[in-house]
Amino acid sequence: MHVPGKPTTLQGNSHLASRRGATRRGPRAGLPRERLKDPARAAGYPAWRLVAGPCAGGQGRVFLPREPLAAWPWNGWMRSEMASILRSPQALQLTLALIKPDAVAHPLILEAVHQQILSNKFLIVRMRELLWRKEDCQRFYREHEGRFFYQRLVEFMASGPIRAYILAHKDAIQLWRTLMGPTRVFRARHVAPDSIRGSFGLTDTRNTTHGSDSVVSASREIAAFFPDFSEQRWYEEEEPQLRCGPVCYSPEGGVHYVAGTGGLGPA
Ligand code: RTP
Ligand code: MG
Repeated sequence: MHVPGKPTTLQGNSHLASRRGATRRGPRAGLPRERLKDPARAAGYPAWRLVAGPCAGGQGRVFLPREPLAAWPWNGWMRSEMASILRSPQALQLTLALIKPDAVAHPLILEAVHQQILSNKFLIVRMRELLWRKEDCQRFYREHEGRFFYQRLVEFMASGPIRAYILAHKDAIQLWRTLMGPTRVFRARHVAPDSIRGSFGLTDTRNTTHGSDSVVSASREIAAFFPDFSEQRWYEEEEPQLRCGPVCYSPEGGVHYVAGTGGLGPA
C-alpha cells in the first residue's frame, strides 16, 4: 500500500517485471487450462476488495462545468528525443483511464478504483473530473458507431460526471486493461472476479472504467481529455525524472510528482 507523501521510485516497483519473469520461469505450468487463458488470473492478481474508508467524494472533489473537449488534436509527429525515449525498454508508457458515471456516482467505489491505481504502482500524471457533452461522447466512441450498444453508451457516458486520468507505467496500457477485466460484466465476474469490472461493473454498458487499447489511441484520447498536456514535453522533461525517482504522491491533488518540485511540472 502506498504511503501518501512517502517518496517511492519505479525502480523498486518491479512487480510487473517479476510477473513477466514468473511467466518465463513457468510457475503457471501447474495451473488449469482455463486459468491460463485468462490474463488477470494468469498474472496472479492479488485479491482485493472494496474497503470502506475516507472517500474522495467530500471536500476537494470538484466537478467542472460542462465543457467541450478539444477537437481531437492528434500529434502525428514525434521529435527524435521523444522517439528515442519511447524506444527505450525502460520508458514509461502513458494511457488514458476513465472512471465512468456509474462508479463516480458512488464515492466508495470511486475511491476503491483510485486505490487500485495506486496499489498497482501506476503514476498518476494528471487527473480531472468533468461532465461530458453528448457530442464529445459520440466523437470519442465513433469507432463503435452503428453497433447496437452505441446509442446507450453515448447517453450513459453523458449522464453524469466522469473522472479522467493520465496514468504512467512501464506497461500502462496492458496493465490497466488487465486490471479493468473483460468488457462484459457477466464474463468479468466469472473469469476475473477481482478485476475492477468483475467487482463493480453493473452491466455491459455501466462497466465502471475505460482504458486506451493502443499507443495510438492513448495519445489521441489523452489529447482529447487533457488538451493542455504535451506528451512530447512530458517525455522530454518529466518522464526521466519520474522514472528515476524519488516520486511523491499528493493526496490533495491525487497526482504523483517528482520529489522536490512541490507539485505538477509543466503540462
Ligand atoms: P473501453 O473501450 O471502455 O475501455 O472498453 P473495451 O475496450 O473493453 O470495449 P469496447 O469494445 O471498446 O467497447 C467500448 C464500450 O462499449 C460498451 N459496450 N457495450 N455488448 C455490449 O453491450 C457492449 N459492448 C461494448 C462498454 O461500455 C465498453 O466499455
Ligand atoms: Mg475500447
